[in-house]
Amino acid sequence: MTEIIESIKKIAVDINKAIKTKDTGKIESQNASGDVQVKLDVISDKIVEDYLLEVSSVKEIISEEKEEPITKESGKYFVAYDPLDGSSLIDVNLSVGSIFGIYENGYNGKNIVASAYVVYGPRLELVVARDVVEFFRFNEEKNEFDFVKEINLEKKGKVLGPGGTQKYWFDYHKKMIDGLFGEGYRLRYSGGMVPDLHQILLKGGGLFAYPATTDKPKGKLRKLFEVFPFAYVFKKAGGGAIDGVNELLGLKADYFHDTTPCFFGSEYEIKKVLQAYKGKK
Ligand code: AHM
Ligand code: MG
Repeated sequence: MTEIIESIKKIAVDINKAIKTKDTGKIESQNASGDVQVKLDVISDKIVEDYLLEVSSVKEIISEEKEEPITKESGKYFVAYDPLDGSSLIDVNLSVGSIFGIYENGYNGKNIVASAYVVYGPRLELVVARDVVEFFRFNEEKNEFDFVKEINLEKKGKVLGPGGTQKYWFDYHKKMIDGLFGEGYRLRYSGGMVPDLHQILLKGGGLFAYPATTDKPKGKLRKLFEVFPFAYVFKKAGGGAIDGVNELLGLKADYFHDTTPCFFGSEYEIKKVLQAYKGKK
């Protein structure tokens, strides 16, 4: 496992460099979920692939940018990753990220044993969730990641990131979001899952929602590459991660690019979601 985390640190530095120096344009292809790819998605995917396949404990890798996994002869960990989450934000110079889920015996929610994400923002940061959630920041002078602190959520936060097109929200979802704004929650939504969730984790709590909508009944965010890894982070940080009713980490993935509605937050806000969604799903 340490080997994988060390490899993720190198990946973070290389992708950070690529973001700063390579062409930010789009290419004429789509990934398995039908999203338009930018050149940096493909470059980042290759950087991750090259590093992870060198790690002896890695058995298999699958990425948001790949149709099928790459499997090795030996190793025990299955790594699912989104090499460049929020890549449509690159050309407007907002923060983006990489997300890694580390699984044993296949890719279901209950099989995840660690996760990590990288934030490419004004600073390069890394969060690793194993028994606890550790926050690191890259130190340019030392050329290494410094440990900053452990992340633990408060019982209740102040910020709210409500995803999905509002026109397509269900009434009970809108009512819940309006209720939280009515309680004084402040809107924080950049359209990048990594910085939006990183903000909630570092500000001590809040709620990020990417619900089922009438146009996307299974939500948008992908279980293996985005949802399970962040669910693991939030659970280890003392928060909650549900699909409205069920624990996200109790879910199975029916196929590699399967999606689910998802809610990540601190205890208070997750209770609010459960109340609003009771009997609705
Ligand atoms: P991507 O992996 O193709 O970049 O898409 C994932 C992103 C998440 O970062 C973000 O939370 C979500 O899509 C934003 O979706 P929307 O534009 O519908 O708000
Ligand atoms: Mg993504």
